[in-house]
Amino acid sequence: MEKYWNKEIECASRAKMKKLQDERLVAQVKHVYENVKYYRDLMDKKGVKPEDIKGTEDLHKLPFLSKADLREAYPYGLLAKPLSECVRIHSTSGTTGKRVVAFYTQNDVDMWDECCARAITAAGGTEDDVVQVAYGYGLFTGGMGLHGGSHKVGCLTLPMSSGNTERQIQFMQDLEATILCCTPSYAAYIGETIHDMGLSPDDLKLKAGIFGAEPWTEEMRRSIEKSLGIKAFDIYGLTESSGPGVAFECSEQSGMHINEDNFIPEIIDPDTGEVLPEGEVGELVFTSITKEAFPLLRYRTRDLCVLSRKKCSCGRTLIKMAKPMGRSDDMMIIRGVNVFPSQIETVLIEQGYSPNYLIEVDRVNNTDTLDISVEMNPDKFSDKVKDVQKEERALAGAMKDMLGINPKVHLVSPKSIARSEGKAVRVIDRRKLH
Ligand code: ADP
Ligand code: K
Ligand code: ZN
Repeated sequence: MEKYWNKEIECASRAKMKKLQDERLVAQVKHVYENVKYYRDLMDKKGVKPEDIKGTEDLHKLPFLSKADLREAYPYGLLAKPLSECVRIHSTSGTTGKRVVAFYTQNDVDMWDECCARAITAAGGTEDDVVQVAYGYGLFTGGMGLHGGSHKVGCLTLPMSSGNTERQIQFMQDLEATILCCTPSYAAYIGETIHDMGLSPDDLKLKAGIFGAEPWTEEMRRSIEKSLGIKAFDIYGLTESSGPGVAFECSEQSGMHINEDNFIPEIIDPDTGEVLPEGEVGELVFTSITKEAFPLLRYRTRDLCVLSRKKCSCGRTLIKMAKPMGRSDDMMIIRGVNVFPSQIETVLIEQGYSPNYLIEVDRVNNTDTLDISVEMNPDKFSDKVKDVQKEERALAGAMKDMLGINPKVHLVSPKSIARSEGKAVRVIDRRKLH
């Protein structure tokens, strides 16, 4: 039986949700216009007044905000409440450049905890569960976000933070953790370490994992589910709109429900800024309608994604977003062809390799080069040059079928590529350094 944390909201009729969003949006635009000079200037420039926004159908009239705006307004330029009413600061991981900071009032933290409580409940969590939070604690939102949600649900919470993997597994065993929260790359690493320690999933009580903060493929999901003996749920979020829990996966495991009572999503054409109809792939944009301290309107996430209102078997009516296929700035253009790291990951796992890889892009003699280092499978390990070359050729062939261009594949010895305890770094693009 599907359990909900807040059934009234999670299963609300479309009409009821729309009404709630309309009311909240109108109030939020007014709050921002009155308190955030930076955004008021953008609205004035576009000739939009708060009175012009009467409901979600008017959303498109508002100006966008981008990461560049956040950097320009750093640190207080988008703050909408006096600091005396703020109780917390978090910061992005800085994956793609200078960090940005976000502020929270107590109500903002409560809303965030509520979103994460919905995610934990959707993954089967109750007060009887032991939740091991192995996302990093600190400025990064992963740790504190799931921690707050776990408390709210009443789970016994283990604030492990990331790292110290063997101790992590020891606690998991001794304290019988049932739900693991961390990045998918760290979950894969934990699974690998469990195997290396001579343990199997049967030695653990784990039943579910809530993994996010970075892109991961369906193939990676299956591999983690197998190595940990669990059901793995996706969770999405970004610091700019609070943190993890903006969207969460349910038992159907096909896309994440967006907490649209707090975040209104849109999909836009990243080049023209035009709103695209449901079902089309584009850049995800969020408008926070309940956040007090850092209420971003029409924030461009740069995540490429697709939305769907198709009926979900879990009974939730919240709109769903597909797994983001990466950020618009993750996409590499190599010899004129668009390449995503996720495509490479898919091929690797399909071909029986571990999800440990490094992509290196460069330009030599005016031609783009693509080198992919992959760890040899320990079971098929060979030190015969001929065997290795044969395998490299086979893998390069499979890559070519997927990508449309020929990469150079390098098989390296098992365990030689650095493991990630947080967000994995998979791409080094040296063209940017020239
Ligand atoms: P940074 O932008 O520095 O990485 P954040 O820690 O706030 O800072 O990361 C938010 C970003 O992480 C999102 O915009 C998205 O690109 C990525 N992300 C978060 N959750 C997921 C997920 N479940 N799947 C894919 N990408 C995700
Ligand atoms: K409890
Ligand atoms: Zn669902």
